Amino acid sequence: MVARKSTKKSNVSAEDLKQYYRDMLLIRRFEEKAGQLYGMGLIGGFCHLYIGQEAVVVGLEAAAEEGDRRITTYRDHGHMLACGMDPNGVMAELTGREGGYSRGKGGSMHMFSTEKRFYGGHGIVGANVPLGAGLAFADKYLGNDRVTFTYFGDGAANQGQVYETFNMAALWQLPVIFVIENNQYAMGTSQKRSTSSPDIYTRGQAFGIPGEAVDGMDVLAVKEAGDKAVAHCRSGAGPYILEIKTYRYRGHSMSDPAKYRTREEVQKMREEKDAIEHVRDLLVSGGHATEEDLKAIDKEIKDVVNASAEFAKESPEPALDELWTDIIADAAPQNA
Ligand SMILES: Cc1ncc(C[n+]2csc(CCOP(=O)(O)OP(=O)(O)O)c2C)c(N)n1
Ligand SMILES: [Mg+2]
Repeated sequence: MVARKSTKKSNVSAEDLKQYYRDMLLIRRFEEKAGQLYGMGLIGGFCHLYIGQEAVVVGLEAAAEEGDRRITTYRDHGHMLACGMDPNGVMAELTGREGGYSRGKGGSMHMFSTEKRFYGGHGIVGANVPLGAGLAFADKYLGNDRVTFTYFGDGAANQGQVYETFNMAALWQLPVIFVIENNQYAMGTSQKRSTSSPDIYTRGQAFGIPGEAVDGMDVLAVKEAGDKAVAHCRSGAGPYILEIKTYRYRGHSMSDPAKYRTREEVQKMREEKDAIEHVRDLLVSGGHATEEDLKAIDKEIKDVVNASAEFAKESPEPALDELWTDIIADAAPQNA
């Protein structure tokens, strides 16, 4: 892990720091609740939790501006919440209900919000990477200065289409940030077993794409790296790679035999590197928040998450004739 950076070095205010705490906690509690609903049989099918990785998306969303776009993989609930999508709509999609973002027909991996410029949610490993470059191409073509955050995993980084995309993104100087969420595992395969050179951030060198490694358990380090990458892309200098070193605490998905790592390894990360605890410490030790303030935030988040679970349970299942809708688009989106 890269050494932690203190708040003093960054130009983040106490209010910002509190907001990061709130945003990360919302993801964590939401995911814990989703895990519970899954256990109760209210959520079925694939469900990949993001617990442990919260600082990645919260730090990068803090570096994003209105109109920027994001696209990610199947481990996507945190990305939706961090870009401002409604927890009720996300949870109801998880339970397959009408009130969900895809009206209950997409589930965990297939939600979209053009309003929040969130383009999924993709189940095929690596396949969202060229799509992300396509979104960035649209902005370049439209002549604006928007940036696209394209998230993928360490396992996906070994896919051939990623390098075809790097080539085109560099050739056309596309405003895309390739965010590699390196949580050290691709299902049950450790990075050590699958990857010839550990420094994935250097993989753009052959195409002239700059990259850097970032401590993904430190939201301030992520925000700082995000600001730099965004400035690079907005200036018209082309793509940028951020390899963000993180860790998932839960299994790959809801069914995971967990034989590929020890309990001690997970426990050590949770105890020594947890991103939410880190910000909590900074807030308290810096005198920015009291234990009481933090308790109030915890309650606020718990209420939002509980309300989303209630909404997701009460929302009806989609009507049968919904089977015949949303199959083929009626018209191509204009400037979406
Ligand atoms: C093309 C393709 N191959 C295999 C799979 C099965 N699969 C789903 S997730 C996954 C691991 C990907 O790991 P990584 O990119 O590190 O992302 P993480 O799950 O760690 O977030 C695999 C092999 C798939 N969905 N698509
Ligand atoms: Mg991984």
